[in-house]
Amino acid sequence: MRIDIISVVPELLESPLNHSIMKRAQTKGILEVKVHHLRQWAVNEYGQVDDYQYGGGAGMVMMCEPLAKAIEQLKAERPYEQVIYMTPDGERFSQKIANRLSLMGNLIIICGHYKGIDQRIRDHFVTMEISIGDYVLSGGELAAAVVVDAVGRLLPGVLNDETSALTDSFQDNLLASPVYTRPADFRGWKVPEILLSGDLKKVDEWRYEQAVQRTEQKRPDLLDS
Ligand code: 6GU
Repeated sequence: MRIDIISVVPELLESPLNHSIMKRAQTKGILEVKVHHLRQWAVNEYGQVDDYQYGGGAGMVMMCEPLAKAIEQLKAERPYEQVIYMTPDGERFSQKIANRLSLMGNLIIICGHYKGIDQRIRDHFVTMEISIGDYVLSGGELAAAVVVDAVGRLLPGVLNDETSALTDSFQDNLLASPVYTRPADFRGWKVPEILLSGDLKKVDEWRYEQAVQRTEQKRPDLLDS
């Protein structure tokens, strides 16, 4: 899978995408992420990519031309399934959307800044708008990193058995069950006996019950859907 990200602060994407599992995914050649600085398509020698908004009001708007040129240049190189715009007024990101995106070959992600991007780019180039939750970030980069991480770890071969995506919270509408490691007794706080029993069937049943219980307590809304 190839993901091209267009940003005015590419530095914000460096660290999250180049460590741990995302680094492994790229080293293995399963995921390719390229971050493009929007300034290379600026409208003048000052590197301008934003301007005042028509109608007045505080806050700059990201201009049409740099974004249109960036998207068109990328599209000339390979076909893209989606042009995604990261914005707080987009569709709420979820495991379901991550699963769907993980099946695609090439994606473009546009990170918004300031007041956002000119509506005409949304109307004529963007095919999908994603928000990562009901709060406002100062830019789309951290949100884009969230999406790339959630999608990247689902690609076949990225995770090993130990970190399999199959037992994740949300993958089956249940939160994950509690986990424990050595020692079996820490300050008198004991690991549930059943986990030490060696009876794998019993362990599975216990984990499932715990997951259901946890979900009922913390996220009953997940059980309704
Ligand atoms: Cl995608 N962008 C920004 N700027 N803020 C957000 C967001 C995205 N999702 C939630 N808040």
